[in-house]
Amino acid sequence: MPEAQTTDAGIWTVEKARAIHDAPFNNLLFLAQTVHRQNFDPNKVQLSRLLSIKTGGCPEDCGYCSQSAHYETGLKASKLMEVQRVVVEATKARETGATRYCMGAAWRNPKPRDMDALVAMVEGVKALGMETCMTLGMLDVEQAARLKQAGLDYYNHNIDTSERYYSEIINTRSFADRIETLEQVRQSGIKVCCGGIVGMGEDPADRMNMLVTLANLPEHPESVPINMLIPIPGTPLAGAGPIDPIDFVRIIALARIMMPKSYVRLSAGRTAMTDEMQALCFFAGANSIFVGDTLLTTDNPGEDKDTALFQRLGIKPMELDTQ
Ligand code: SAM
Ligand code: DTB
Ligand code: SF4
Repeated sequence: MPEAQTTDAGIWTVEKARAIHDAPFNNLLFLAQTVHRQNFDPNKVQLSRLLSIKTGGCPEDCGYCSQSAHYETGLKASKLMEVQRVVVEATKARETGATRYCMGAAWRNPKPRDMDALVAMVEGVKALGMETCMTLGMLDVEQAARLKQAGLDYYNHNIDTSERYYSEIINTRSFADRIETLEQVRQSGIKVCCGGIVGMGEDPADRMNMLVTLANLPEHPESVPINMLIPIPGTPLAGAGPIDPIDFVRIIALARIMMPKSYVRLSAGRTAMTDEMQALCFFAGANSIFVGDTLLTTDNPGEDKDTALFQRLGIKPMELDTQ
């Protein structure tokens, strides 16, 4: 019977990943929890809050996204939000315990005319004593440097799936484009938040290959969001069937084992998860969530539900200086 064992080799292969992923579930979870305890307090979870600072009308054709202009999703597009409103929203998020504020824009890339407002948003949120994160599409080296200088702590830019499956989901950009922006972000000194989506019709091998790509980056992303697809009516993935919760937990555990010091974020899709599934994800090494009743354009469990869940599990929100 295969045992789940870590490997100390620097380079991950899909074979090594598979040996861990396919182990008996209890062995996989035991190993993931062991690795988790070696690196983190197992009863603390980091809280981030999202805000869509520019919604809809996106020129990219990501097959899962409510905000792509390529699909009729019924979403109303909006312009870039006023800086002051962003700071007001961030202040509210801080009051509910969020330590990181993540601002997302539905762009292929920011335009030169947007940069001053983005810089002011980072400065304004940073002044509240929160960590800052942005996700704005592709960045060039100058844009990354300006955002870093403004105080941007994290940049989110997901590879979303395996290199092989990428073109089944997105055609307006390539997997290599994604890797290039990640390099610019890393070189600028901004921390990297990079993960993907599970449940888009990919094979288990695609999920493993996605994690192999992340774990073989020159440095592991500090933050690895694992999203469970939220099917959006009007998109090509509207009819994607639900993923087996056990398969999902296996990916969380594998991410924890392959990237032992990274925060693994249980991201989109929690409204469709039971408390028991989320508890298994935390046991498997997930230690970050998005809080608040919305993500970017879709629903999230909200404060009351998460407070009750944390109470049931004896989990405490992570404070900033312990992160
Ligand atoms: N436009 C920017 C970009 O693509 O990098 C940022 C925003 S985008 C909405 C951020 C990430 O959210 C995507 O890369 C994807 O992983 C996740 N996401 C978007 N729609 C989703 C959905 N319907 N279900 C699950 N995850 C989703
Ligand atoms: C990430 O990996 N998940 C977040 C964040 N990074 C930007 C976004 C989830 C979006 C879910 C769909 C929506 O609300 O539109
Ligand atoms: Fe645009 Fe990002 Fe949505 Fe893709 S995921 S369509 S880039 S907002």
